[in-house]
Amino acid sequence: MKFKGVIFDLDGVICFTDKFHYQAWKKLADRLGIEFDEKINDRLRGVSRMASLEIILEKSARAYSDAEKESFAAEKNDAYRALLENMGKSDVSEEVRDTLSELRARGVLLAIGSSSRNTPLILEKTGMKQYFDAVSDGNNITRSKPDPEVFLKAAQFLNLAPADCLVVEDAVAGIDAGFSGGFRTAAIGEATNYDRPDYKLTTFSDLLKIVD
Ligand code: B16
Ligand code: MG
Repeated sequence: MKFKGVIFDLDGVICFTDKFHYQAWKKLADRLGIEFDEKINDRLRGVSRMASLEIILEKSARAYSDAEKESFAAEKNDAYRALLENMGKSDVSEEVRDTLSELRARGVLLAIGSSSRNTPLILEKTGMKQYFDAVSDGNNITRSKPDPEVFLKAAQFLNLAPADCLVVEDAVAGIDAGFSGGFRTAAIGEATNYDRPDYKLTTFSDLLKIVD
């Protein structure tokens, strides 16, 4: 078996919450009078909440204190969590569920490796917790992607070496994180335009050809 474990990024791989991130950041940016569009939002993929805020504030005419930044991040998160409340099982495709079930049936261990501190809420809302043997997320790391910490923790939770695991990512920062942690990587979505991943997925179920 080429891989004993597969570690999945959450947003942009298992489900799509980028539209909610966008709406919540947009609300904050509009209130502060800061320019923010979909192009800037693309730069926030896989990036932590505070690092995302710093990117948004690049367009701000004035500087803010750390306390103000903390309160902006909390304001955005409240708006984001309110949007997540509307998520349900239909926010994860049948293709994703079937592929995960098949990988489990083949004896492959599965984990989440997400920067998001809202991972537990998203997994609960979408009913996806049961598919994963371990969850490593923004709540158990101190360094965000492209640092490999979130994936190294996931491999540790699975009791597997990085060399035995495949990391599946939609963000360039996530592919870099996988690479520097000693994992092989598979890109989906945006990250397929990057030259570093070992594999590129046209569709999620392509994983079944890689992890055999
Ligand atoms: P939160 P991933 C990432 O999730 C998102 O892609 C990124 O846009 C977000 O800023 C980050 O989580 C932190 O999220 O504010 O919920 O802690 O792609 O690593 O699953
Ligand atoms: Mg992602």
